[in-house]
Amino acid sequence: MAILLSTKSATMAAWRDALLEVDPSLEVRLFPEAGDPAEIEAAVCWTAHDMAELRRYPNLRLIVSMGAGVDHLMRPPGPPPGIPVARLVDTRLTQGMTEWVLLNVLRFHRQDAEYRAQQAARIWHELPAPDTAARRIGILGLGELGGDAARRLLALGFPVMGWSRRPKDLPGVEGFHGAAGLEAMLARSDILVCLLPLTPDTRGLLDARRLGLLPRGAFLLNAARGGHVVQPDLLAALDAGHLAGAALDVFEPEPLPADHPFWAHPKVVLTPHAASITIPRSAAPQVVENIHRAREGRP
Ligand code: OXD
Repeated sequence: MAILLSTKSATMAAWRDALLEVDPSLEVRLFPEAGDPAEIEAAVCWTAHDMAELRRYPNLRLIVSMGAGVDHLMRPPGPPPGIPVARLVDTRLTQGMTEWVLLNVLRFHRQDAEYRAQQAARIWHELPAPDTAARRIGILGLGELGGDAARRLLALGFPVMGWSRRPKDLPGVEGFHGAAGLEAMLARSDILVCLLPLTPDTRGLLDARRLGLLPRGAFLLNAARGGHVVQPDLLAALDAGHLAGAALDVFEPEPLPADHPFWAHPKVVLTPHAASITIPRSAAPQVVENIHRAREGRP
């Protein structure tokens, strides 16, 4: 039986080497060279893979996402019925995301754009000192990624709030849940960080009305999925001066078209879906464990 990898070809080679390092007995094939479809027992894939194609493998028993998100696997027609889907929960992936969140929280909190503009104009001028204890941070999503970012922001001295689908108790984090909880948290978030999974319930969550609930002068960080934000509504909120800035790593569509206004917007800093990138050697042990679990019929 064989494992099928499907992503960009350079990345597939790194994944193959990493999986073989953990379990040299695996047979790894690189899409589209799948060989006999009956021999594929697991597919490890990333966003470009066509889910319909996975129905060609009659003995498939596991699908693995190469990232923390699985929304790409849920796009119609979705995974073949009854086949378990695993995502990555990886310390390096979490660390990368937390670094991106801290970078951008501190960028806004410490008035980096203003100081860079002053530097360009050779202006020696001290801006009012930022008050960490007064800068309230709201995190949408308190899972692996949101929970870690929350802990590190707390350690820096920020007041941290978190919103999750179900009530969650994280020491030091003021928790909110449900629709009413969302509105209450937005109204108090000077910096809002979106780290939610993209589901039918969270698509378009940050629309004009909800962005309007943020305090005037708030900042938005989105490293979850472009679909969480109604992009024209975000542009309008930035242009109207309601929001002071946005750090964006994810867009809809991706790549962001070259003529999109986000590219040159003075209040937007953007990265090309690179906030946290999976390192195959770090993730391989859990993927191999999941393959063994699937073979043994374990969860
Ligand atoms: C992920 C991502 O889901 O990189 O891990 O977007």
